[in-house]
Amino acid sequence: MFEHLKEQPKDKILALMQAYKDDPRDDKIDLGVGVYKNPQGVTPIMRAVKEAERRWWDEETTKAYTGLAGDPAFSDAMIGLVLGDAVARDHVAAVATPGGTGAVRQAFDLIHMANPQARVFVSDPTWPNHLSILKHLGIETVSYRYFDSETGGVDFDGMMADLAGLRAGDVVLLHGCCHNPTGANLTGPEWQAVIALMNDIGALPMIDIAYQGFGDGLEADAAATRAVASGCPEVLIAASCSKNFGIYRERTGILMAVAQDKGMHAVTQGNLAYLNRQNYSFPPDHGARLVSVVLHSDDLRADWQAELEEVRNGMLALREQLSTELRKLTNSDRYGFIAQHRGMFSRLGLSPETVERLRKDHGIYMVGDSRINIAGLNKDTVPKLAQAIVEVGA
Ligand code: PLP
Ligand code: TYF
Repeated sequence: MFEHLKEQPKDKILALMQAYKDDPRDDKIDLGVGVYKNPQGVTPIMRAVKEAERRWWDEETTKAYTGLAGDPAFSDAMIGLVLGDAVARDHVAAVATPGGTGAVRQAFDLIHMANPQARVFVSDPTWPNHLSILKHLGIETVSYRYFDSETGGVDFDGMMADLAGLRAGDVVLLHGCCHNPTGANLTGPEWQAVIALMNDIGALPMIDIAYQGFGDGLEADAAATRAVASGCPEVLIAASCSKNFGIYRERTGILMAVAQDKGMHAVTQGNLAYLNRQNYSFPPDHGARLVSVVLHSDDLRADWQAELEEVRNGMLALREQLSTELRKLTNSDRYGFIAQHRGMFSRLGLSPETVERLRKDHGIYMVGDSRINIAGLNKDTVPKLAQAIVEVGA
């Protein structure tokens, strides 16, 4: 049987991670995979998470199964964190999932189950795993214009023109904040225009929110998701705890299905639990439990928020520094967009050849589409990156 298997394309981001590890140069710089690193290059365990782990170690009395939907206290806490009071709790169906990826996968599965004709509209570009999971499930995808490489911002007119091609029942995948891989995001009024268009046509929004708290703050980063949840009849939301709690390998995420029609809630909840059962029965609990302990205790929550703010402000300062440095060296505002972008990433708009030269000649590793992870920099490496960009003639 195995002889029928074909070789699968490699995950380019993970391959880059390996290439970086294998590079013997001491002064190499890793701007690849989207993992937060502090100025010392370490991905720390957040203080509140460590303390939650201690507390939970004392409290935990069993490792018996949770429910198919995971621990309800986790869902309640996450619904509160993402949606605030934008929708009533009994309008939200939710299941814990293995990471945000698990939530994305379950959401696509649900879409396909509910409406096999549904096409999913994705931004050009989007997170590559969106495309590979959609392809794996045999779901038709349509890409909509998103990034304007001239300005480094969103090509909003192009986006709206492409979304006008939606049909009733199609799905629009949107990044709730901190767009991956570009760093360019919609403004509030632009979100309102997208909501109105989707409602006019009868398309369903799906939001992937993997970086809440990394952009403009926990509340500001959730504003678009909340506007969609309260402004559209139905919405699917895939949220990840990997980045904002720093618990990547614990595999912690949640899928929410919000419906203005409360009558649908029980059936939707049943379908989400059904999907968990088909794929892996029970979702992992440990990471979800840590999130729940942090969010349900005042002291840990306050400390987590404070540390997340330090992380966020650190990345913003690096954006400012890089943008300023490049302004000095190029004598132009060409890279001003880096300071406007939000989240971990910025797409610099360099050619694949330039990206390759930066890696070969300077030991600077960024994804082939010229996406950089801002958190891979520190005060001392920012000038080196800026200098290298100018040297390779970008
Ligand atoms: N969605 C986007 C846009 C991402 O960048 C990521 C990656 O980190 C995820 C979802 C899922 O992350 P995870 O499965 O590690 O929680
Ligand atoms: O885009 C990134 O770098 C993150 C981390 O298969 C990631 O989202 C990268 C590749 C992958 C899963 C997660």
